[in-house]
Amino acid sequence: MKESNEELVGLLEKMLVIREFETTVQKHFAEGEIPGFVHLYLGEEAVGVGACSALKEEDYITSTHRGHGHLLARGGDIKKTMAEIFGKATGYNKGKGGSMHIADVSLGILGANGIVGAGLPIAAGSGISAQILGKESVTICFFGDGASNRGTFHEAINLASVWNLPVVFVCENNMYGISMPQYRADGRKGQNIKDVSDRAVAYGISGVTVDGNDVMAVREAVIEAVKKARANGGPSLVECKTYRWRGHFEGDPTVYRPDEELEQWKKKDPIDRFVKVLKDQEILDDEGYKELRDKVKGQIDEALQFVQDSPEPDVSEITTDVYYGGAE
Ligand SMILES: Cc1ncc(C[n+]2csc(CCOP(=O)(O)OP(=O)(O)O)c2C)c(N)n1
Ligand SMILES: [Mg+2]
Repeated sequence: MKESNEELVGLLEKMLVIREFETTVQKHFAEGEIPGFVHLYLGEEAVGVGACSALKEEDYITSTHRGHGHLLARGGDIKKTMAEIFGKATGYNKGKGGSMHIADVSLGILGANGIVGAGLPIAAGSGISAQILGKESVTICFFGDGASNRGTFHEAINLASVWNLPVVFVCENNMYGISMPQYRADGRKGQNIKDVSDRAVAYGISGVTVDGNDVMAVREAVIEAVKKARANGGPSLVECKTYRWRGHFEGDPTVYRPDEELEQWKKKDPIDRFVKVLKDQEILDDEGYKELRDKVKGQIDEALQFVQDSPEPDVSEITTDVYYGGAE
């Protein structure tokens, strides 16, 4: 597929939005302005952006506890996402859900999720719904390497395969589940296989591993998988190898991993790499890149201003939207 220059710059812009957004959340969390817990997506931007770029409007995604990048990649509103994380009444969940409960069904975002591996059965359910309703929508399910050790991974992929569901399972293998390495030749590890995609064979679906810090590699693999799913060819597993730059959560001292490992991965920064590609192809120059960064910075500043101008939820609202009120 030959993308237009605008599309390519659009991919970079989305990655920059996530980078700036997460850097801002990091700063304000450290200053004690954000309630609850945040897990940042810094360093993993190419996965969400590359994968979501393969989707159409009628498609769906499921997300994880590390969900800001997925939401923004899928076109989630920057202001409402930021406001939710800050616990403001103008946020996606009126400030009562926080970082791990953001959803926007109008955009096909079926929700972030604090339960590791919970997105997999939800994605299978979304696939069944498309099948029953005769819709052409495809669901991308984002999940981590750690989640691929949960029963939900095996159950959902097995069912998706048996029922030929239009789901693309995108594993973000960022090398760790909290402090547990996904794989190491020696020492503690969560799995005795290097590639999570090896597991696809057990369910009779295709599985590939791609460089998750290469936005075009992710995009191409997911486009293929989406095409197959839309043509009634069933589910696929796409493993994206990447690395989270921050600790598991903000405040994690990361004593379980060597500093050199992070430095090595920073050299593979998905944004720097894609900027180089665009510059080499003369699609972007220094000035254009600066303009893009200024534009993104402006959007994040506006979102912060929106947060500042927004009220906290009123105490009288404490139980509204929390319990199901019954069908109308
Ligand atoms: C069912 C369940 N078990 C355990 C946890 C605690 N927990 C939160 S994140 C996490 C690790 C997830 O690792 P991975 O799936 O690789 O995602 P990553 O954080 O690396 O993006 C664990 C065990 C949880 N939230 N839910
Ligand atoms: Mg992980």
